[in-house]
Amino acid sequence: IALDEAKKLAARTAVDEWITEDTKIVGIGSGSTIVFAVQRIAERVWKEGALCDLICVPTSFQARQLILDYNLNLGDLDRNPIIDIAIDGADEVDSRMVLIKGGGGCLLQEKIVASCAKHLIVIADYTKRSLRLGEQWCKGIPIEVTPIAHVPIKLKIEALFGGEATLRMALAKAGPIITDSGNFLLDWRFVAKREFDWDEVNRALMMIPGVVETGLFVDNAHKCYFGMADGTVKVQN
Ligand code: DER
Repeated sequence: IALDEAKKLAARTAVDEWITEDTKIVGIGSGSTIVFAVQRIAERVWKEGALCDLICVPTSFQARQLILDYNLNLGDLDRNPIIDIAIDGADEVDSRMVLIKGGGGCLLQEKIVASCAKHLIVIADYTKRSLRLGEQWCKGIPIEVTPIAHVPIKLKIEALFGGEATLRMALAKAGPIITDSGNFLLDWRFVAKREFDWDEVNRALMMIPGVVETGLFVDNAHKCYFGMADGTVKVQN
């Protein structure tokens, strides 16, 4: 099946399994796969008259726009700091459920919302599965940084862990990408010459002054739904 069909399959399966009449607050992730999840939620709200009280907390400007476009109830962390289920995509999921996120540049609010949720449910197409982190996603691990510190942080990451951390440049704007929170993004392409302890790496990265957040989701995902090429759904937990 086409990639979009695989994304849709994963999204609809996860929504139907995890968004029930008891679900009050859902975190809405960012990217392309989540669009199918929001479409399924909207279908159940508007066609089936279900989930009328569901409140959707966004993880980016994009997610907020999506919630508004489908006329769903928009929430925020001020009013809804405790989230039942967060649903989000990922760039890669390894065999231990470590995620790389941030391909869409929204990792900061995504990780915050995921941290406020009882469970993070990941939806992805089959191209996101890997045995060892970095096998599929070759664009590096996104790291959100305070703009003034992007060069010293780059140098420190490369000194600590090797590889290369590059500033993510905008395409339709001169200069670097600016995130929804006004920060820069470094994409750290590591050399998987040795098995990294990703929890250790994540903690060390977070200790570098100026690092705001990393796209390493080490112990966040509760369950992952992969839409497979043969039209089945593979669940990993
Ligand atoms: O940027 C992100 O973390 C997004 O969730 C992204 O990784 C998933 O994007 P996709 O659903 O378009 O593949």
